[in-house]
Amino acid sequence: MKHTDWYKDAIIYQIYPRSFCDSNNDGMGDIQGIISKIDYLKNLGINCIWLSPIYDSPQEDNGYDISDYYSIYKPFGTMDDLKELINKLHENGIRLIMDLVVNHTSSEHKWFKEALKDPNSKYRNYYYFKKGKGKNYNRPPNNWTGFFGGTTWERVGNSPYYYLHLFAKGQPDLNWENEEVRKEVKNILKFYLDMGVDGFRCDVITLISKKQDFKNRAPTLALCGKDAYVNGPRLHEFLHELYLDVYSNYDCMTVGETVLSTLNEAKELTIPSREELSMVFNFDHTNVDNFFGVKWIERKFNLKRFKKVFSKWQNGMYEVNGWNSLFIENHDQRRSPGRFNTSLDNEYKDISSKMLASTYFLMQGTPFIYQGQELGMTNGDFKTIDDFKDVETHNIDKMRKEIPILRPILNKSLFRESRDNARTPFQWDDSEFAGFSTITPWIQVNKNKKEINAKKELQDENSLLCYYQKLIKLRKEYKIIKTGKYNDLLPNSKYIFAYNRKENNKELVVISNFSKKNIKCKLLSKYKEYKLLLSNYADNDNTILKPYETRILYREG
Ligand code: TEU
Repeated sequence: MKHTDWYKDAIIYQIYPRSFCDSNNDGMGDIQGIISKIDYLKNLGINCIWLSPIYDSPQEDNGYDISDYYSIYKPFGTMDDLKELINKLHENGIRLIMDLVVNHTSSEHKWFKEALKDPNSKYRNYYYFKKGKGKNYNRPPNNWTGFFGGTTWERVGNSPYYYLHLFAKGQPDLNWENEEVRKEVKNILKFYLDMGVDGFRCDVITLISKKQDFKNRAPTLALCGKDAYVNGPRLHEFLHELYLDVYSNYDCMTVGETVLSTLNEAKELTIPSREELSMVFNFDHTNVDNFFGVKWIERKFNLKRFKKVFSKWQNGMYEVNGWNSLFIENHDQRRSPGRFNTSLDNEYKDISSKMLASTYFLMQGTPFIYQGQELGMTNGDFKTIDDFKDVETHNIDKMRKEIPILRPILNKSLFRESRDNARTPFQWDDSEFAGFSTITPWIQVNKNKKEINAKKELQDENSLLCYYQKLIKLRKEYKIIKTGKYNDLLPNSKYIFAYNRKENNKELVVISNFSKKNIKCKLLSKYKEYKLLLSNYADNDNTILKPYETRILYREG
C-alpha cells in the first residue's frame, strides 16, 4: 500500500465521545450517537474525525487510562459499533483517526495487575518499578513531579517499590526500553489499521523514552525531571521503528501530541525523510496567555507574541518541508470564546469567534475543530468544586488546599482553566439537556444552550457554524491554502493580525482586527482590488477595520 500524504487535505473534527451524543439515554455519549450525527458532520464539510479514547477503561482520566486496548468501554458501545462507524464514515468520505494512548496504561490493565501480583512476572518489566529511598523506603525513588501535580511515584503497598506515573496514579508509565512493550504497541496499531482506521493521534508521545538514570533533578516550579522524561534519548528511534514496522505498510497518518517540544524538536519528528510522524500539535500559541507553559499562571494576552509564534512555526516548517497542525481548542483547553482577545459580549461574541477562526484556519497545515467550537460553545457554568469531574482539576484543588503559597494563584485560575470547561455536553438544541440526552448527563449542560446550539445555527446563514462551513469550502477550493508560503504582513501591529499566503502569481490575504476598536489599516487600500472571499461584516470600509473585523482576500495574475 502506498503511504500518501492525504492528511494535507484533511479537515479534522475532534470528538470527545462522552460529551457528543447519547443514543441510549444513559447520560453519556456513545458510538451510536456519533453514527446518528454523520449527516451533521458531512454537512459541516469535515473529512476526518479524531476520536478521543473509546477503549475499555476505569475512566479515572476519561479513557486516557486504558485497561484493554482490544475492547470498547461498554457505555460507549461494542467493537461492532466501531466497525459500523468506520464503514459509515468511509461511505460518506470521512476518515477516522483513533487516540493512541501508549505512554501509560490504566493500573487496571492486566499487564499492570500481573506486575503487581507477581514481581517475577515478565509484566514487571513492562513498567517502571524502582526502590524507594530512606531506611524504610518511605521516600520516592526521586524528586520528579508530574502533569497533574505532585510526585510521579506511587508506592506498592508496604513494599520497597514504587511505580512511575507521569499522570494520575491510575496511569502507570510503560517501559518502552522493553522490546516486548514495543511489540504490544505494534500489534495494537495493526489491529486497528487492519480494521480500517486511518491513523492515530498519539497521546503525549514525546514522553515515551525516559533517561534511565532516574536521578533527582534540580527543583522546579512544575514538572521537575522533565529533562529526563520529555524528548528522551530513544524517542526518535522508537518512532522510526513504529513507522518502519507498521505505518509504512498502511496509508495512514499520525499526529503526535508533543507537550513541551520546541520547533527544532518538532522538525526532527516530522521531516518526511526521517519517517517518524506526519505532524505534531505544538502548544506555543496556547501558552501565550500563561507563564512558563503553566496554564494556572495567567499572563495577559499579547497579539504580537501570538503572531510571532505563528510566524516561527509556519516558516520553520515550510523551510524543511514539514507540516503543521492548526488548532485553537481541544478537550484539555478551555473554550476559545473570551480567549485570545475575543469577546464574550453578546454583540461581538460570534463576530470575534469568526475572526479568530479565519485567522488560524487558513494557515499552512491541517486544521482541527474541536466539537462545539463551531457553535461558539463557552466554558461551563461550574459553581463549586463538586461540579467538576476531571481528575486533574481535583488534584490541583487538593494542592490548592495543601500548599498555602499556591492558593492565591490557583484560586484565580482553577475554575477558568479546568479541562471540564471543554467537556460539557454538545449543544444540539435548546431542550433541557441540549438534545444530548434525555436524562441528566454525566456533566452539567451549559445554561446558554438556548442561545448557542446547532439547530439554531443551522437555520441562520450568518451563524458561526455556517461561517466554519464557508471556511472549509475555501480550503477545499483554493489550493494556495495548502501550499502557499506564509508571511506576516504586520508583525509590529498591536491590534491587527494580517498575513498572506503566496505562490507564483497567486496571493491570499487574511486581515483580522483583534480588538474592539475601529482601527485604521493602511493595508486595506493596497488590497482594494482583490476579491473579497469572506468577511464577518456585510459592508467593508476601504480604510477602517471594524471591531473584530476579518477579511479574506484573493488575487490571481
Ligand atoms: O494530555 C497531555 C498533557 O500534557 C495534558 O495533560 C496537559 O498537560 C494537561 O491537560 C494540562 O491541563 C494528554 C491528553 O490529551 C489528556 O487528556 C490526558 O489527560 C493526558 O494526555 C494523559 O493521557
